Amino acid sequence: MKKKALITGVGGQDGSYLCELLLKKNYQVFGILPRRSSPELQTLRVEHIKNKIKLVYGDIMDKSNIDDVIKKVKPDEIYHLAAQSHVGVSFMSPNLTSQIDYIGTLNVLDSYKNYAKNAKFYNASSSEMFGNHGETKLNESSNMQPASPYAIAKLASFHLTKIYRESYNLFACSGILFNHESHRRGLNFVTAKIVKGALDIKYNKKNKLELGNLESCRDWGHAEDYVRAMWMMLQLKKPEDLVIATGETKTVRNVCDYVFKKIGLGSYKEYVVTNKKFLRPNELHYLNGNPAKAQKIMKWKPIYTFEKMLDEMIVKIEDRFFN
Ligand code: G4F
Repeated sequence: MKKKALITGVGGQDGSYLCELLLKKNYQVFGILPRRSSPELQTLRVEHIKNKIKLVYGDIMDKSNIDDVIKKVKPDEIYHLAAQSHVGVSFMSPNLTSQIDYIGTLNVLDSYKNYAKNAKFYNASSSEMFGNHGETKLNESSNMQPASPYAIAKLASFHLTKIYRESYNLFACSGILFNHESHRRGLNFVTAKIVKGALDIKYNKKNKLELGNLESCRDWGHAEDYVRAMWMMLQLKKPEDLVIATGETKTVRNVCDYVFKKIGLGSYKEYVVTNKKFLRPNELHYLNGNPAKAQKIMKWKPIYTFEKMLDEMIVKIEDRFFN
């Protein structure tokens, strides 16, 4: 019999790659979609596989609804990816972010405990939870000192997942994922914004690209590699919270430099201007992860390099918007 996987946040970047992976592995895939006014927008990233997965209407903010979905689907694996995932937005909407990212997780965890306790549960945690540590490589033992409303809500969810695991003997774990990108990334995240912005300039739609802090360092990987790690975590014999990262870090400036040159525009300095609007009230200056534990216990390794990831984003974003 096919294994059943239930994904919250199926319409997001990670949800779409995870669906593809699970279909290849012959799972029956169920995705939860909020019942909002434009379902076609929410399903854009899974449009190409819409007929192979089952989309169920639901909302992680509505506990009784999540109870019903979990009782009906009886999943073997639950991937909880739904979130307000933009750090900058979390400063503007801290309450909403806390509700979705913490209470939403509580709702899903609690339904899981009550109605599917033999399933395995993956919680999407984030390297944002670490906060500022200077130029250190971060691993599972590093201190968590969140610096944004997003990070504190994610940290609360991380601890809650651990509390449920230990209190109710559940297979529940959190992936502490560093930044992961692709052509399916929302255009309000910096890598996709830079690629689309540079292409707008190439095609004479715009002549400048406005960004915030160019000096922040991020450990950037490809979403396809990272969803593979999520699945691998649920195949382990016992639940582990693991750091998923490439181990390399680059500045936002490095991304600009690579993308503008690759597109044939020469120096990004001719086009990129900073606008205070895109600065955050509190910034994480340096994120670099050490994925040694994931490499050791699951033999996980990223396939994409930073350059290969950006090359693919350029080709596919150009294809989507300009061809
Ligand atoms: O692309 P970003 O918005 O990603 P950020 O804030 O690092 O968060 C992402 O990664 C986390 C994992 O570490 C996830 F948990 C989270 O959900 C999300 O996926 O910004 C990256 C960097 C920041 O330092 C930001 O200040 O780019 C800087 N930046 C500079 N100009 C900008 C811009 N970020 C955005 N979004 N837009 C700008 O114009």
